[in-house]
Amino acid sequence: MLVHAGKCRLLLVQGDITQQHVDAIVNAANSRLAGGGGVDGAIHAAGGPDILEDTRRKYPNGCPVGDAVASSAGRLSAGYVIHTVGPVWQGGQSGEAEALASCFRKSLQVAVDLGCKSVAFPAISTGAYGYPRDLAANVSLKAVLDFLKWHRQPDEVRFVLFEEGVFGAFAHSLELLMK
Ligand code: AR6
Repeated sequence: MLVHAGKCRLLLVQGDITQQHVDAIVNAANSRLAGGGGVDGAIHAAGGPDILEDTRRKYPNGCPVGDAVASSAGRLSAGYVIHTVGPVWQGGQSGEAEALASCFRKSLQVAVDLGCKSVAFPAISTGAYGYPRDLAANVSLKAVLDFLKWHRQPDEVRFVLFEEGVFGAFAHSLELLMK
């Protein structure tokens, strides 16, 4: 699914983010930047040990929830991995939506500052962190569309959604937002 936001493109695809040919891949990390399961595990497995070495050296204190930092991408074809830390779902009254939106804004700002023209995101917080997929889709897509509207870059943002159900939730949410 493809929509335009000014001169920028927003794409939804179903697949594995490690296989994407983009300038930056965003990782749904934990605040220790310690690696883990889910998309984090897949990115470290495909990119190799350089990624963890780089984050340990540059960010020994990790990364707070809602923030984003960049590292090398190791063996991945991307130029950078941008690590962002989503909120753990606690029922929705603990600032989860603001923290999730911040992940997208901060990651996109880091990408633009590094000169990236294409960026791929996973569905941050929708796995181990338990954010309901429909709510996450709405917050995530809105945050990206707002950023593109105001900053007019990067040229392309791609959501790479691993599970069919998550892809469906994002597609439905994007349809509603574009009405
Ligand atoms: N490509 C794209 N998306 C993927 C892939 C992949 N290869 N693999 C899984 N997903 P999660 P979180 C989807 O749990 O909820 C880690 O252990 C998955 O289907 O990876 O932010 C970290 O170290 C889901 O929709 O991230 C943290 O401790 C989405 O990615 C914690 O999990 C996010 O699921 C972060 O939890």
